[in-house]
Amino acid sequence: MIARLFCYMTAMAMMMLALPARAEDGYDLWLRYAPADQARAADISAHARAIASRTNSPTLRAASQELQRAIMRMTGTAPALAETPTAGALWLATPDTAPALPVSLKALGTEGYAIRSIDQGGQPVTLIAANSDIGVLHGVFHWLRLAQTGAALDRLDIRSAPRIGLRLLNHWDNLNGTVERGYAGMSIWDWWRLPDYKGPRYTDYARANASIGINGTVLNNVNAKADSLTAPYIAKAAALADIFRPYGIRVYLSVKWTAPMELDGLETADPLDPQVAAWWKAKADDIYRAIPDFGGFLVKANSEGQPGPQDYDRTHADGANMLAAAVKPHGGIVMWRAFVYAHDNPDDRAKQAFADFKPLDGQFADNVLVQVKNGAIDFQPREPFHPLFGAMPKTPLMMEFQITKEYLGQSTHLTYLGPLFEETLDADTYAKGKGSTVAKVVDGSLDGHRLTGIAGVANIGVDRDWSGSIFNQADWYAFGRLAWDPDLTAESIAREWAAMTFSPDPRLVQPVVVMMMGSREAAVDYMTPLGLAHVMGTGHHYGPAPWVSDLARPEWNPVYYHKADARGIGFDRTRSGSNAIAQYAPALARRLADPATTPESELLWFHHLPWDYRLKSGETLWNGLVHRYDRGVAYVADMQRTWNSLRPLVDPERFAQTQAFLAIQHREAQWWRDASIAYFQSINHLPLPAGAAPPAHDLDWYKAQSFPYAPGHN
Ligand code: GCV
Repeated sequence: MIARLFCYMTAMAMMMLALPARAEDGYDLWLRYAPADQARAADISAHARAIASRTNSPTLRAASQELQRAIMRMTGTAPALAETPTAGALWLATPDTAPALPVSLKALGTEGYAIRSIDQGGQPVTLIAANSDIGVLHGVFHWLRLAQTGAALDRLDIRSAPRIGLRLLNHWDNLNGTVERGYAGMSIWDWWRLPDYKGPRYTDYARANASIGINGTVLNNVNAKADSLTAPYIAKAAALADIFRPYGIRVYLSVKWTAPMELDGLETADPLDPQVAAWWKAKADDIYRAIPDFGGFLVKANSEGQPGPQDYDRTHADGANMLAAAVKPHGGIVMWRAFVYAHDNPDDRAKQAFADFKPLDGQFADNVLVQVKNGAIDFQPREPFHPLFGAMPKTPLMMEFQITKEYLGQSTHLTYLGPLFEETLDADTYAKGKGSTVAKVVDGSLDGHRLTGIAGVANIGVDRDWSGSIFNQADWYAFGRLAWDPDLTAESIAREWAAMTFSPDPRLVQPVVVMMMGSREAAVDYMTPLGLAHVMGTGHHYGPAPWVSDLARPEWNPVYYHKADARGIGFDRTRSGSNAIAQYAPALARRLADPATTPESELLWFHHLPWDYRLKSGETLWNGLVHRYDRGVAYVADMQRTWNSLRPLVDPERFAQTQAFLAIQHREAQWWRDASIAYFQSINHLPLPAGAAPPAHDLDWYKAQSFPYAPGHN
């Protein structure tokens, strides 16, 4: 009996060693600092026996606390705290605390850092040095990334500085706690109880963002309420700013154009009216009194019903410059969105932002950035890059990506966005010849801009796992890493994310990275293959609805985008159609003019082609479409198989969540495929290619599906 009990206890102990000690709900994100195996723990300890730091500024205190927490969790041993570097110490230093640093800090700016293994008076030391405390904090997170991913910790000689100046999250969070296009629960901003109650989550939010280099956050929805500019709400924003400041994160606010009228009864919001300008100046002064390092304003104007300067026959530049003048004395900036299209403009929606903004190039004040979505329509699974990139050389253009997956499966689909971000940043605008990539426009190097920025619409909510699923965390992570360095690859980012989020065990990292890397293409395949776009359900954008044709504005209807008829499918954006291709640089436009030289992945975005058009594979367009739908569904089934094989290597909570979500994704991918095929077949009456299964239901069944309570829709 005793022997059996002993065996049982030994087996339990072995199991507990093999599994993570705590329940995993995803709250810790990629900052889990899971216990390392014995050899690795010894290695980490040897390089982190002590933390040496001379100052106790809030930022260096945060850096030191992060190291203590991490090293303790990974190794079980707390590092000593010292003022001067001793053997095996991590030495956190700036020129203020250590004037004769044995490393050059040139070109690292205020946020970059150097990490170097040095010999300090005969002692091995790891120096993490920067021009500022914030730079040191970023360096600390880099070192922790190395420690967590199993990288070598000796002979380090790393220098890193961000390529893009403003690296921001945009929260589409409403003052009532809902989140537009949010799929991770309510807003993490508890506006009601701020500024008195400041829960611990705000600090964890700042830690997570600082760990990937994000340095700003726009707290409220671009569909803004004027109330966010009232004194009580400024005080609430100030409370958050105080928490974020040590982490190098500034707060920004979205503003409603008519705020002067709504809040103080002005008769107009005309940007050239002196009273309006004075109102904004006074408002900016109020904000800066409460938040001395306030970042500035984000504006959605004359777009989707939002008011703006065009209501007063003024231009976007008139509006942006008036606001820019208000924040300029305080060092603030204005981010003016180029996401505009008008209900009374019959031209191709994809052309309208360019038509409005290109003529304004050179007219914006020097503290204005024009914020441009990655594509000309709206965050589709795939869009060609926005033609404004490369077309406004005199204006800093800020990239806007969507991290929340409004059109890519929302919370449950595993569709890693790293490849989407990478594809856009790497796209060649040809604005100044070959190699004029979107990344070079955004980082300012193509046109010599010093003011540069990139924004990601956040996928964060109060769900314990922050992002609605464990794998959605990777999109937040990838955004930050690419914002810091747009030359990183989506694959290397997936690799480090998987190692930190699950485990550095290659038996896990390798298959997880493979799953992630193909997952966005799979979503394109089962939703919008070959350049199709915007065929999602009305309003909530959940699920397929390519048949919708009865909405008030033409460009709200999926039929507007695919233009399928008995003869063919696709949007003709060549000279015989809307001629949107003329908005691209001539070298690129020439290629896009011909279907044969247009990338097949964008074929139907630019061309209306007959159903029997021959693809490069030799199959007809119709057969190729059907095969892509099938390929997308099959990829999800493959991910399910891979994930199931990883059960022994993943904790039960996160394994079960991902397994359940993959099952949802598979069901919905099949639904997308079947509904799309049923609809397009009702138009072209063509047989399915050999071997392709007919849709599970008839078209009416798919049309009858209704989702009045789908999340995220305001
Ligand atoms: C914040 C799309 C989304 C809207 C969003 C808008 C925008 O239209 O569906 O929810 O509004 O883009 O980016 O302003």
